Amino acid sequence: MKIYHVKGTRSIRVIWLCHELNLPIDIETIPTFDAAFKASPEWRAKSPTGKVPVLEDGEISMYESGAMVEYILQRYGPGDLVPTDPSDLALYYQWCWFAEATFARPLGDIIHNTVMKPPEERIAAVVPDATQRATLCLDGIERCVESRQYLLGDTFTAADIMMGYSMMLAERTGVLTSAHPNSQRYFHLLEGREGFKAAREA
Ligand SMILES: N[C@@H](CCC(=O)N[C@@H](CS)C(=O)NCC(=O)O)C(=O)O
Repeated sequence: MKIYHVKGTRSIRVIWLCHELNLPIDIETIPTFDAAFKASPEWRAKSPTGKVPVLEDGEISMYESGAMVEYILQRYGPGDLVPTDPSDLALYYQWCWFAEATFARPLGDIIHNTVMKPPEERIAAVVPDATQRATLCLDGIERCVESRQYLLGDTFTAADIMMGYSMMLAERTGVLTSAHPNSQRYFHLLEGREGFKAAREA
């Protein structure tokens, strides 16, 4: 398998998962991930929106990080990273989707309107609105990890890998603060895992 990677981006999820599963992965770091690269026909052929990550495995080529995580788990895993109990599985799917579809979305809006877009294209009003939406997500996570170490209990699962990257964005944007102490503790627990450290440094 090969992952097209940019430091600090969602490819972290895939590299971290491979580390947890002891799976080899070839990391191809994109040297200059700028507007010209994203718009190039060669990259758009792999990733129609120009984004990272992209995963290639033989004939397979994918461009959605959560789908990559599920593909790798089903094809090469799942180790003990996916619960088997149907009720736990329901929550496992909830948290995997919540991490990307619900939580990462307002966090992305903040990043786009504070860092990524050229200053003249930023819409200042988006930031407080997105912060409020992301804070509601964090309130849900806060309640979940109040009496448990990880999202599904005291056992680490791939849902924590999905959420770990979103929590990293929450910290980076200043949404994760001491107002959510359980979530901070949860994030620090994730940060201590060797796979997360390796993926962040890759
Ligand atoms: N839902 C997609 C989101 C991909 C995404 O937003 N990637 C970011 C990096 S983490 C990116 O390439 N941003 C560059 C841009 O939007 O121009 C996934 O999970 O793969």
